[in-house]
Amino acid sequence: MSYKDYIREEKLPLMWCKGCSHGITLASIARAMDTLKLDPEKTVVVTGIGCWGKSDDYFRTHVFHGTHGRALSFATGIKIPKEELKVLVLMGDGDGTTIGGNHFLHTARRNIDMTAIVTNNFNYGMTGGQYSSTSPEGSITSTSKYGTAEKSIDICDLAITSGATYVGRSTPYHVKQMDNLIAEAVDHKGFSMVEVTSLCPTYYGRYNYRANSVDMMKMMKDQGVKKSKYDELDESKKKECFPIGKLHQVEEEDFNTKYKKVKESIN
Ligand SMILES: Cc1ncc(C[n+]2csc(CCOP(=O)(O)OP(=O)(O)O)c2C)c(N)n1
Repeated sequence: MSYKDYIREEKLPLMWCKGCSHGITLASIARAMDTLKLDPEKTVVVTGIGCWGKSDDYFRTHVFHGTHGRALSFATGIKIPKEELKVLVLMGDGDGTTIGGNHFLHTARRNIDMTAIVTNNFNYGMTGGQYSSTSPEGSITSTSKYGTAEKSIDICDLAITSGATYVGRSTPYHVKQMDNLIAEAVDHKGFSMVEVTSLCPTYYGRYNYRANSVDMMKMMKDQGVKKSKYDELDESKKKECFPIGKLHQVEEEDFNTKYKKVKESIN
């Protein structure tokens, strides 16, 4: 098998705007599936709503397209009774941590054995670029013409403090790293989350940097700094960039294992 066998090529071309990086992430997930030789019959891709929520159209695995913000709840319902399935949940920042924030923290806290891949384009792409919980404070969006007045969420920090047992972040520029992180996250037993910062030149880039996708890609290259290097930076320098790579991994029993023990203790 090759990574292309996990993609429904008959569905191409991709539906996303010119310069959007969702296609790069899609291919990275397919390569990770191929690296792990996942059985498409035992793999489920679950999505919510949004531009990235449309990604389930392109996978030759089982897919489930749920409602906005609820992808992790549907995925939980799929994984708990059918432990043998590999479940990947693909969500945008709006889907995953804004409208879906509550589901995100409870799935992490329960350490349910699945992988969330959250593409963070810092806005609601599909509905016209409204601000989301990850839009940096002061950023310009279609619903914050003079700058957002809210503090933003760091998706990786949220995942770690909520109890996720594997957390990583990459960018569309660091493709090899993205491939490796996604493969490692999918292979990890427990709740794993990979954030992929993504390019949305059509909305976020246009309003904030007057930038095209090439400029945005250069920004990803400069601002994504390997965690070991990032940790050594002065606080003022840290504000200009963000750590990438594996940020957190611990081994802990996942929900299904713990729940089985509870059931056994009753009998
Ligand atoms: C309950 C509910 N609220 C709002 C919407 C409208 N809506 C559809 S997509 C979307 C934004 C998606 O943004 P994000 O998850 O960040 O993904 P992106 O489109 O940026 O990839 C919104 C608000 C909806 N479909 N359902």
